[in-house]
Formats: sequence, C-alpha cells, structure tokens
Amino acid sequence: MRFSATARANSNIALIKYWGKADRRLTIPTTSSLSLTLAGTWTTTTVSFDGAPSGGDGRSDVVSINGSPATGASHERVSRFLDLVRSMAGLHEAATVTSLSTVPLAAGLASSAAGFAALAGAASRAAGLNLDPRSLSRLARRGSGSACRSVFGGLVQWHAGTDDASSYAEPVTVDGRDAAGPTGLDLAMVVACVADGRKEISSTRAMDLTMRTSSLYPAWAASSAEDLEAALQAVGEGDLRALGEVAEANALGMHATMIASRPAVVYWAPRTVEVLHAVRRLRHDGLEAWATMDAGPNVKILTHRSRADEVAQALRAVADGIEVSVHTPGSGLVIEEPER
Ligand code: 2P0
Repeated sequence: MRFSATARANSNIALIKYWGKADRRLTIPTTSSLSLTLAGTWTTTTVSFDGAPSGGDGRSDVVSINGSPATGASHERVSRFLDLVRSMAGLHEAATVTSLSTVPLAAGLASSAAGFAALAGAASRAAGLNLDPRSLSRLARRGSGSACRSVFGGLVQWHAGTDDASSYAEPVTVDGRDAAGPTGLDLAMVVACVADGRKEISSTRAMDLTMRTSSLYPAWAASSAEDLEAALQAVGEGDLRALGEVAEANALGMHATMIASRPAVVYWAPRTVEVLHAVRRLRHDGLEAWATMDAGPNVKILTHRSRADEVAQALRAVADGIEVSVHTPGSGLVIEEPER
C-alpha cells in the first residue's frame, strides 16, 4: 500500500523577529514574532510512505531537495521530522520525500520556513493525519521555528507560548479582514539580494551562540515584546510608517545582539551597508521604505505596494550585481488531496 500527498507553502519574512529558543527540543522561542508571507515563493513537497519498514534493519527515508539527494545533517533533520509524524500516526514505514523550491537562490529568500511548512502538510496528510491549521503550525514549528508562520498567508503572529500546545502561529486580521493586502495596509516587500553565498553559520547555531554569549541579548528580547505590541497596534490602525519604523529597529537590534556575541556573528556584507544607507536616503526623500534583515547579508524592504517599483528601481541603481525582486503578500499552506 502506498500513501502519498503533496503540499506547498510560501516563505515568510519576519517584521518582529524570532531569535532564540527557550526550549530547543520543542522549538519554543523566547519571544513572539510577526511575519509577512510572500507570494510566489513556493516550496512544493511530495511525501510517500512506501510500505517498507523504517529505521533499525529497515530502509531509511529517501529525500531529494531541488533534484539532489539530501545527505548528512539535512537528511537527518528531515528524517527526525518524519519520525515525529510517524509517531503521531502510529506508522512505521520509510518515506520518499521530493521537495522543489520555485525561488532561485539568487533571490535571497532560501529558507527552511517554506520547506518545513510544506513537509508538515505533505507528511501529515500522507500519514493519514487530518490536522487543523493550528496543529499544522505546531507540527511545522518542530521542523523549523519560522515554518510555523508559513502555514498561514499575509501577516502572521507566532505566539511564543510555553509548551507545545501554546506555541503556534495565526493570521493577523483587522475587523476580520486580511491586514496585509489591498483591504488593509497593501504591503509589498522588495528583496535586495547582495550576495548568494552559503552562510558561515546557520541561524540555528547563531541564535544559540547569541543567547549564550551576547550581553545585549536580554535587552533585545525584552524590547521585542514591546516592539510586537507597537507593530500590532500599527497594523490595527493601518499605520505603515509606525509598522516600518518598529520593524527596522527590531531587526537592527537583533543584528546588534549577534555582533556582540563571542565570537561575533556578522552576516553583513559591504553592500548590505550600502543598501541600508540607500533605504535611509529614500525615506529622507519622502518614500515609505524600511529595511529588515535575517540570518544573511540580504536586505528586505517593507513598503506600500504602490511604491514598490520605485524602491526596486532605486536599489538597482545602488551598485551593479544587486538582484532586486518585488513580492506582494502571499497565501498559506495548501495541501493537495492524497492518492490512495
Ligand atoms: C525570523 N530567522 O524570525 C528569524 C530572523 C532568521 C532571522 O527564523 O533553528 O530557520 O530552524 O528554528 O526558523 C531563521 O531561523 O531556525 C529565522 P530554527 P529558523 O524569521
């Protein structure tokens, strides 16, 4: 008997960041976060439980990511996640996983968020589990923290919680309407990719190092709770300026904690700084644009949809070789019906 399901999920970019775990095994974060899911950043994943017994003397999972077999730590991470799904479903069969991302690496959006959200959807459905969106968010979180937010579209809040049940994401709406799209703030995210090399240190390791060694970390975590309140208030009031200001401050504060780690975690490249200055100049010239950055050198700029092309144009002019793309808010996890 073969059980198969396919699911797809978009990437998300945090406006109020997740950086640090209170519980590493369960991926319970130290702070709550807020993100925007981006259109056109799909990862599509198919999972089949093949009938062969897994683990022990049985065969191991076969995992292919963008056409290449996953090996070592990335295979181990997917397989451990499948073990969790198998234990939830009482299943003992090995899986075949095929994952394809539509976002080119050069777009600067390579992320485990879309990957683990899609894997959570496909694996749980192939295993015969029929999870509601909140349970899918909790499951995706166990693969990668930020993945719990990619289960939903538009603006999404991840409640840090204190245990597995209370740590999940949900959409942020205003009067029951989508807060990110044309009925709300009408947001866009411009991504300026300044380098596409592999990162020196993974976000998982970097956030642990920051928590253990950066004297600035407790101050950032405390202010992040206030930042989230301010961001949610700005969303409720439809105030893009207030949202942009707090998002930029929260991201730069997170990077300050990393830079104060020992050894320092410095994701910034020279062109990162050039783009950050360009964004400040745009604001000075009256354009609504605020920067955010993640565990890498690329800069994402929050703006109004109507100004996104102007922002993109200005950033392309900063230096040769900066790849710029414009993204509107996108939808959450989509699970296709399984074949049985
Ligand atoms: C975020 N990042 O909120 C933050 C900001 C990067 C910087 O979530 O260890 O890949 O798998 O839970 O989710 C990247 O961290 O980390 C991330 P794990 P994840 O988007």
